[in-house]
Amino acid sequence: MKIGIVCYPTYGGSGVVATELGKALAMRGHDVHFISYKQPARLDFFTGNIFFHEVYVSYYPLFDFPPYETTLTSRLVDVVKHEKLDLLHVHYAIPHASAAVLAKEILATQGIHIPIITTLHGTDITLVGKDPSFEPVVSYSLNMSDGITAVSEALKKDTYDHFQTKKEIKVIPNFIDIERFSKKSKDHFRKAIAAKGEHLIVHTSNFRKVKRVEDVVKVFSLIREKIPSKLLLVGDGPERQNIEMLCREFHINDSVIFLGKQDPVEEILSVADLFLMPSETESFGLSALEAMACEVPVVSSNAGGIPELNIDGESGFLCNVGDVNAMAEKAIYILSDDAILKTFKVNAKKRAMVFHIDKIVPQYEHYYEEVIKNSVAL
Ligand code: GMT
Repeated sequence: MKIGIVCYPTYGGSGVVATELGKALAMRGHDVHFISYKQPARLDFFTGNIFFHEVYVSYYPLFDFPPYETTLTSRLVDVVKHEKLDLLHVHYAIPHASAAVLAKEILATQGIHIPIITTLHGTDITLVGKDPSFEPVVSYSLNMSDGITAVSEALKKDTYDHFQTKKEIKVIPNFIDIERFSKKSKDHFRKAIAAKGEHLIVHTSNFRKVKRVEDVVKVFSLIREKIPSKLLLVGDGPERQNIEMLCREFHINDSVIFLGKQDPVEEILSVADLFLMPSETESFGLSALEAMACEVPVVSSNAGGIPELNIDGESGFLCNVGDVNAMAEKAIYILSDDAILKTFKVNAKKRAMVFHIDKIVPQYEHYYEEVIKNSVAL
């Protein structure tokens, strides 16, 4: 199959899922064409059947806002036509779905039929998408897509609750390359940051409000009162400065290490004992899955699709959004006894195996075949 993948090229979850999916599809023999404004971060190797088409928005003094969507649409028309693609798979509705729909309509006038699948990742529905300034375009693009997938049952429900669409949505969860996340522990790294044998607690995110990183700090400060521990914060974003200030306010900066954006996140996770994800909303929680694949239990909020991943009392615990006392209590329970910690670690890994890349990627392949077979030319 010749598949076009449209995604954000950055470290965000949707870009990571799209890139890892494209790489896996290429490994399975498909030709994969990535179309984005920059080479996706995780597209870090060369192989004969992966192609990258850059979307370059030319500058013109009249443009206060460069018309990315128009340029993307033109690029899609060009790539579909000349590479003879069988399918366009767009990740994150805004603006990828509407650009694909317009490209499909333009190509139809030239007698070319291209089926489109839109994968919803989360904030494109739960935060940004339902904003009235986007909603009509998102609804239209969903209705004009030949197939829609969502990364959890919760996101599927949110989509039906907030958008005018009756189209069937197929749930295909996030997945994980278990081999990559099964690397041996970097013990020298652990010794360097936790010289006195402290427990290591990790949070990774893009430091946006929705991640509630302030709750991570509050939970950690309660844990630290009972258990010698250090907090590793991976990632960066708009909330970083506020979080640094909060750590100073709580007098815990000597126990909190800001690692910034890190690509080999598995090396950090491999030394961790616990992962915190107190998000306000989270359609799936890919970073928690990455932690679990490294045998790290998760204490999280019970928002959105997280309960479909993290099993309460088994791979970690689920608490209400903002309930930092409950989160700290659960974390202390897991960390206070080596045998309990070991059980949670084993369970976390076992749960992660459910989302093994080899189980999930074929679900996309089957869905592609079904959509191509059933899609009707405009
Ligand atoms: O908001 C983010 O965390 C980034 C966002 C994205 O689309 O890049 O992540 C979303 O998609 C991920 C991959 O499907 C999911 O695992 C994340 O849960 C989801 N984030 C939210 O819903 C907040």
